[in-house]
Amino acid sequence: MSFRWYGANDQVTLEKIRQIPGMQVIVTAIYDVPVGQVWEYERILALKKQIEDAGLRFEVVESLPVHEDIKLGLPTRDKYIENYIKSLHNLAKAGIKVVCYNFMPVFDWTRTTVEYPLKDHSKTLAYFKKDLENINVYDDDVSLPGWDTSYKKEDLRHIFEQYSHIDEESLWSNLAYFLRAVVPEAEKSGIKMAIHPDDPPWNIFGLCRIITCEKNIDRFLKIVDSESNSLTFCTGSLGCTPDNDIVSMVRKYSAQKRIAFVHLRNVKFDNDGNFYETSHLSSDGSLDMVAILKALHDTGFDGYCRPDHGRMIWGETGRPGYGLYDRALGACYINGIWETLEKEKCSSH
Ligand code: DNO
Repeated sequence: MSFRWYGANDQVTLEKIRQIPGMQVIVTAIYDVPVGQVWEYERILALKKQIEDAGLRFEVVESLPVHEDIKLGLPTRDKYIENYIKSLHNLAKAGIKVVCYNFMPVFDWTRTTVEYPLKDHSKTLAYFKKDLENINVYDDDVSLPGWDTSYKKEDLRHIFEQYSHIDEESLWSNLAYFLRAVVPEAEKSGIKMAIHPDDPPWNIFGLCRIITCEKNIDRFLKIVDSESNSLTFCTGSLGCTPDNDIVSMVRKYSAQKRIAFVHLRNVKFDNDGNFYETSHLSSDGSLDMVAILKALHDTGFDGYCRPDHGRMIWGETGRPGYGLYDRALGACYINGIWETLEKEKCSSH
């Protein structure tokens, strides 16, 4: 069981995280190194020491971001891939086991509001199709939670221009180029690369997204057939559409030993491309958490998981999706289900 921590400036401190029952591992990153630069060993070690001093372990990185030039397939990509590999080696030397990353062009996870009020007056992240259609990405004031806010208006124009030449097949081929260079190095150093699915799993603002569904994930896993080319299986990202059968996908990829890391959260979707995030409880959302955990349990899953986004409850404010309370409740709920599954297994033997 792990928990995402945003570093020394996170109001959710390591001391608080440690008090969540069953919490063992911290998932974090070095946030002040520009994308594409090498993460130095000493910096990683200092972070590890800080986490260990708080009584937790540092074994999962989220994220080691992929430079846009790699996704775009520009000639400069080789230099960035070289740096990526150097970072991986440094991380492995410091004992990191899993590296989460994504291959979404320009924007990471996208929502249209971070303050959607639920009936119980908690606030949550939501995506409404018609609101997205009304967003002008070139507008200076637009900044959504998962986005790298360092893009200036002009940079964005330029990057959209560059992506106008990238269709799905070229994105696949740029991803394959990256994987073929990086995965063998990860494998040698004992790291599992774990791609995060696209969130939401469809194209946005005309930018292609490819890690979206079972067919595409099958294709992804075949590019390099190695456990070091694995998934961060994010139930909420893949599960925000009725098109993906989450339980059967979890069962399949976990049986294949291709899930290194699981993000567990629940969402409520409709059939028109809209969704909002709910508490982790199965009955609050569209996903069956017990069935998902059972699929992992039945297939001998022994990787890392973390409660993903939480709502803002009990008056908490802070980083959307990443407050303490609702994520802590999620961890307890997940632990409860897991304990039940373990005990059922023992009693049936
Ligand atoms: C959202 C996160 C993502 C994830 C990246 C991985 O809450 O799960 O931002 O960290 O996509 O690179």
